[in-house]
Amino acid sequence: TKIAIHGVPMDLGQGRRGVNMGPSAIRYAGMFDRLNRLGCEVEDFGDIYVDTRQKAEEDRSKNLQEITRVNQELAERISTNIEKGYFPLTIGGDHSISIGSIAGVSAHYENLGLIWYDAHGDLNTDDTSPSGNIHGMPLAVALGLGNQQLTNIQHADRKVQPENIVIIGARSLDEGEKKLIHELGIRVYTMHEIDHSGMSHVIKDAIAYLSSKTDGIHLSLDLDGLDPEEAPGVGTPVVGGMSYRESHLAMEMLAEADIITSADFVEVNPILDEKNRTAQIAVELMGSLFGEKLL
Ligand code: DIR
Ligand code: MN
Ligand code: MN
Ligand code: MN
Repeated sequence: TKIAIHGVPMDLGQGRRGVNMGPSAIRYAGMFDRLNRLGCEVEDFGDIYVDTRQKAEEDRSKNLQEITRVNQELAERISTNIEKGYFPLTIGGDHSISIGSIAGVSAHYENLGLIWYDAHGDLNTDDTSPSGNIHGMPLAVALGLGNQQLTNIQHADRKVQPENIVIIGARSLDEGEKKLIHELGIRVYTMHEIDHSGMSHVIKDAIAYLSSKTDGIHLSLDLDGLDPEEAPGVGTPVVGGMSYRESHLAMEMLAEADIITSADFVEVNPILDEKNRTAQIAVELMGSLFGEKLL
């Protein structure tokens, strides 16, 4: 695999600063060598500039203008990468950057699938968001819902279809998100399903559900999907998450199925972390996603 890395030092999509240092922390944890050793051809395109100056709030969705600008640029870069045969791998930065990565990817697939590995649904819109934080909105934006400035980044006829989405690891959903999940029939594997049936069953089920109807699958992995006891370096930790082992199993099974065509690893905040553990886990999970095995 030929991998194109983009760092997006974005912290404007949520309330805690420091997540802009996520790309550095992930590189520091040895991402390049880890993927290179697996035989991947890795090209690091560096970081996209983000103007993180603090200013008075103008929009209902906080920092809308700069988040829009950055995501447009990311979408263009990723689209070009795909034309050249790369697997785009985006490192964040808060989850608002998935708006751009999905917009860039979706231009190249008729029926893009999404695996949303996250404690949250990220299905809020301008109207439903309790926080105004755009990192709680990217999955809604991928569906074409919410602020038009954000939804316009993605091509109008390439919105992701609700039946092509699975959410894995959810345990914190706002009222508007629950409503949308029911209305659209989005498949959600909550922590209940994972506890009850096991990660192995959940991933098999998700693969069976998505693989026949999609022509590409984007994995969006929010590190807060993992339990904060194991991955503490995230801005919005939620107790009772997926374990380190469950997460590896998930990545290994996705690697074996060979269905993932692009990915994001987001929300690593080294300021809140313990000795860069969370970035380290991100890199280890990337290893598994790209086929690393013990023997
Ligand atoms: C919450 C938190 N649902 C919001 N979302 C987070 O602000 O919309 N997403 N933390 O990762
Ligand atoms: Mn989250
Ligand atoms: Mn089942
Ligand atoms: Mn998220």
